[in-house]
Amino acid sequence: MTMYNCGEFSLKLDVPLVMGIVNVTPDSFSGDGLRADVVAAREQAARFVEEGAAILDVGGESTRPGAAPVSVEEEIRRVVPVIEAIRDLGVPVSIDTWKPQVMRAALDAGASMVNDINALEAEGAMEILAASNAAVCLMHKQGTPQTMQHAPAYRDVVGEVTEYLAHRARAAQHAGIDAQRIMLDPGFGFGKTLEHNLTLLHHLDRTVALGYPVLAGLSRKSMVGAITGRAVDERLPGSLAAALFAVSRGARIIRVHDVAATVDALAVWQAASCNRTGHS
Ligand code: HH2
Repeated sequence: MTMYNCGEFSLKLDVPLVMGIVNVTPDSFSGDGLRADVVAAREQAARFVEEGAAILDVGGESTRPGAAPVSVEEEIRRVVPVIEAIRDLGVPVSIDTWKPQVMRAALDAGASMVNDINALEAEGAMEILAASNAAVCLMHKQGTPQTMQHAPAYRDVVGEVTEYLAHRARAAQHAGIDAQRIMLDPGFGFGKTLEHNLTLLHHLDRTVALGYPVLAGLSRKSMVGAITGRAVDERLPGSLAAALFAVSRGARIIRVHDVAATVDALAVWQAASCNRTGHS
């Protein structure tokens, strides 16, 4: 059975798990940002854990296309008090950042995972992770959040994304990060057209075949909006369908804004997949 080690925690990945998003931002695309309100963040995080979230992912900088960058100081000011307020909820806390200084502050505050849209490419990031016992999610993106949706282009999107993730995972292991602390993510919506996203989702098994647990972040994303024609606050049914498709292709962690609904959907999918009745 695959285990995923995040600091003191060891997560069993025999069933797909849910990562609940705690955005302490004023400008997240999904409209769920909590503006660094520690009490509201704690309430939301506690509710997510009650609803079945296995990981809490705290973010202090929006990465939506065109988002304004946030300084290191401001990002730390947003996320550290929230991590301190939720670290005792019994599940690993992940910090969603690409900045080494924020990673360091978050790990010191009690985070046990780093979710990096930049796959530890920033100078010093790899060393911080290697010197810790925290887990990491290495994500693919093309370009930066400011420019990534201008004209994303690939010769072979699945091949390029898979090759990049394999390369970053090898670099991480070479730096001393154990394979059981590494998770990969093709980065839906990060420098990808609708067609790129759908091709990656359809072939997610290629990322899974690299041998590391795979995270899929599809919740409320514009690809769901493009397919359904729904506004961001009406994308739950589409997001659930995308989550179920991702787990059917081997994803093990689903990053979402709507924890309870996703946990239920995955429970039904899992029960049917196991066919506990024994009938074929
Ligand atoms: N998506 C977002 C942010 N971080 N991390 C990973 N590993 N995978 C993703 O798909 C991913 C991510 C964007 O979603 P959200 O955090 O809700 O929005 P914003 O960046 O606007 O706060």
